[in-house]
Amino acid sequence: MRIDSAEVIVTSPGRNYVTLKLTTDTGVTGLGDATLNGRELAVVSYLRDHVCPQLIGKDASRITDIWEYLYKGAYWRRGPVTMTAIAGVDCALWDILGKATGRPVHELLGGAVRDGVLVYGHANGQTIDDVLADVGRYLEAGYRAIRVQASVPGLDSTYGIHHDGTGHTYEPADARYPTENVWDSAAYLRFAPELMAAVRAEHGYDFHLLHDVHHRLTPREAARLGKSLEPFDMFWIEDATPAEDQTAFELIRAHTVTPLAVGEVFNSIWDCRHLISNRLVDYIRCSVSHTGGITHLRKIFDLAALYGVRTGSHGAGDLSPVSFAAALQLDLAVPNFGIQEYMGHLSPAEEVFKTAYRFEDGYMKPGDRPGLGVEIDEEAAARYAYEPKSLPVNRLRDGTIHDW
Ligand code: CS2
Ligand code: MG
Repeated sequence: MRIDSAEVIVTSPGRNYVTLKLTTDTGVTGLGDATLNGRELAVVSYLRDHVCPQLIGKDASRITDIWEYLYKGAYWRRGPVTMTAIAGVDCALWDILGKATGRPVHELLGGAVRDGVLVYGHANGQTIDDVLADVGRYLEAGYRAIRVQASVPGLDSTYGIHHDGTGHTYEPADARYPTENVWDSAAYLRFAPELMAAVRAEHGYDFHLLHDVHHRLTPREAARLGKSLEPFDMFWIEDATPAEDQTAFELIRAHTVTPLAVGEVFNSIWDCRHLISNRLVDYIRCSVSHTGGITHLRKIFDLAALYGVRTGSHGAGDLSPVSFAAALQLDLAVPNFGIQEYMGHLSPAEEVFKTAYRFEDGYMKPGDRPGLGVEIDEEAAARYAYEPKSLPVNRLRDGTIHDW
């Protein structure tokens, strides 16, 4: 079973998605998500100009060998562009192996160790009342875990607070020049406990409550936040502080028992190793698409298992349904799974990507289609042309660029 063609499909059904499609000489096709939000075309070039030509003629069932070939063979290792491109190839190869053997990928990974994948949805709003209503909608829909974000009073706009009326929330998809948000950590630190207190007072404690800080605090501020949220029994606080400064987590850890999650911007096991082996985080949030695919993410998860760290993969709307399907296959098969983010996709994406997974009673079931369980409608994909889009930039009140 040799790789006969490798095509990169760029489509923008609501968000920009980059999909690698591999086809074998036996006619089996495989899909992998290679979307690097806001920097999509860098990965398109990496794949089209450098990787795709080298794949032709290779034995598609030698997944690990191809992974090593692309990682070690390029000389330049790691980095989001490289690891997203490799992820696209890796997931497409697992998809092919599944389809060629007639098995869903989780069976090839050792089989399901649970019946469904616990997912969390995104509730948010401009005011606490809006948030309370949104949390109510998620509970009504059967969610057992909900991430809660709200606009910080006194700030004009807060990243991640956006409702398009579809029931799903999306980060702003701006034009070429990013919008600029203004941030104030002191205002946020005063507000966050008030928000979580209101959520627990209204909806009780019988569901998991999560919150994302988007890397905005100093270690001391993050410690204070964790401490102030302890009464509200958080499932986690995510990305409390910029993740490249890893010893910062020692300070946070020393002051709070609120669980910590990190890793959506990581791209290899080397980014995770210190935090995991020193037990500085509770959940590792790497995604299949930005961390070298199923093959590499499995290694990260196995390392995490040694230290009692659980998984909590990134699953924002800027990762395509192909990525989400691949995440579910792995989530189902790893013993130390914790939770999976599920932001959902806008309806045009459902025209382009035909998925088999379904939400049931708080859990996601990947279905038993062979491979990853996703097909792409290329005619539909062609109707949604690529448009450059950027994530917002974050500034302090005095104009200083800030972390996010
Ligand atoms: C967020 C994302 O889902 C999350 O946890 O951090 O919305 C993130 O901001 C985007 O994926 C950035 O591309
Ligand atoms: Mg996040």
